[in-house]
Amino acid sequence: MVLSAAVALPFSGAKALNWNEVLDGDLSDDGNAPTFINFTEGHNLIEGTMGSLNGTGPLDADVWTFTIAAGYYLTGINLVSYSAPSSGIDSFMAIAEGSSINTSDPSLHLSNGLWTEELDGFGNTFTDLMAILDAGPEYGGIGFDGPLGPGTYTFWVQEGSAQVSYCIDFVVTPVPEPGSLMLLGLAGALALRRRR
Ligand SMILES: [Ca+2]
Ligand SMILES: [Ca+2]
Repeated sequence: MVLSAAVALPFSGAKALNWNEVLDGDLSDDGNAPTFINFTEGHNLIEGTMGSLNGTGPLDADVWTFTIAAGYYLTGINLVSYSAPSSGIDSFMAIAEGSSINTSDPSLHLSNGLWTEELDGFGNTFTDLMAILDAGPEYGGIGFDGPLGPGTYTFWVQEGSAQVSYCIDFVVTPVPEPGSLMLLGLAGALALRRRR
């Protein structure tokens, strides 16, 4: 059930999970000491559970940090699986620059907001978390526009009442080199000329 999420991803070339709490352990609860996850070009998948079991016991926050290398952008943050005991549950997320996140002062966040499960046209879980963060912050914060450039970021997910499982895909895309864009433009111009 947990591992099947990777198989059900709505794109080809699905790769192994970058972090799977079942195998790799619970992601850090501490905004000052997040779990470091290595991100590479393409899809970076994090799968875990958060919140509280049956509404009792300590709340499980999950906090991780990652680096976008020079020459790359973080172009997408997509929810690709989500299971809550009942519908209509909203979970919380926040992103901050640097290798920690302040879990008591949202004004220091790059952005934050609530999210829940939405479906794509084929019945698969798909919520565009990047768009929600881009439109935010909902609880005060710095705000940002468009893809996130090279640097270190920290991501925090939290569910207040129920225990939910999630899988989030972070999409890392190389920045096209100016030279290759020029070549593409030149090839396009030549193709146009030939067609005339
Ligand atoms: Ca967890
Ligand atoms: Ca945790």
